[in-house]
Amino acid sequence: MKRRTGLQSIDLAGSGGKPKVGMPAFRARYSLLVAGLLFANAVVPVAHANLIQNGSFESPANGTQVGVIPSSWQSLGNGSTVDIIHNGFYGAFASDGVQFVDLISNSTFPSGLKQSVDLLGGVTYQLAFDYNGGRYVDGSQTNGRILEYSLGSIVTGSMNVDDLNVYADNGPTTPWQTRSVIFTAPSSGTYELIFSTPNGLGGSGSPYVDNVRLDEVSQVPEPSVTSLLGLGIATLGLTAFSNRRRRQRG
Ligand SMILES: [Ca+2]
Repeated sequence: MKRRTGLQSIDLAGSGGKPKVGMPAFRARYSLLVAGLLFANAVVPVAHANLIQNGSFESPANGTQVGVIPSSWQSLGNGSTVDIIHNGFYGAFASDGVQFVDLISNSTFPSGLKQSVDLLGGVTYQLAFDYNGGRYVDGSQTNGRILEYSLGSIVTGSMNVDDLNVYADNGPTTPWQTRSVIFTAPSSGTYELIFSTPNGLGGSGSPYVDNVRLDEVSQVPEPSVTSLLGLGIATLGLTAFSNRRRRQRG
């Protein structure tokens, strides 16, 4: 007699395939495997839309622009400005699109940009951006050129960019580097994302930033661990149930 359980409706053999009769425990175990895989898919982290406006500095799209503030960004309020660099300027190349930002334009420091973002307390986010540096026209390296970044007091960091070069005309270029930080907002509110540099020479450029992203990510247990653990427990339980039913029939 063919017995049915709630899990037997899953057709593991594909279209046209029929579950093998007489192997209920085998069938049920593999049904649980499919259920476990479905569960794993359901808890994969989901990235949401980028919370940063004009994070790729593609606007305004007027080619290389000196002494500007890109759309949706704000000045630091101390008179400093930045440059937008377009692909091809001294052989430069953007990380994303055709433009990136040079955090130094005039000689007012710190020099950089900021943008306000609204975060929800307890929610986990990923901040990521690409950065590079630049050599002088004679091919020599900068000395002590620092990129600083912060998001309120939640995220702070800095890096030296002297070894990097985005200008093909000035010497060997380096790939854009990526910095990524995952954090949980302590409370709901508006936070300022700031990219700045504490010193340098106006007009000589660097550090450079492109492709700024701030995405909400779901904070979930590791699927490969939880689903496999759950599968193991479920399989053990179902095997015991199957054996018990077999003994009762016998
Ligand atoms: Ca860009």
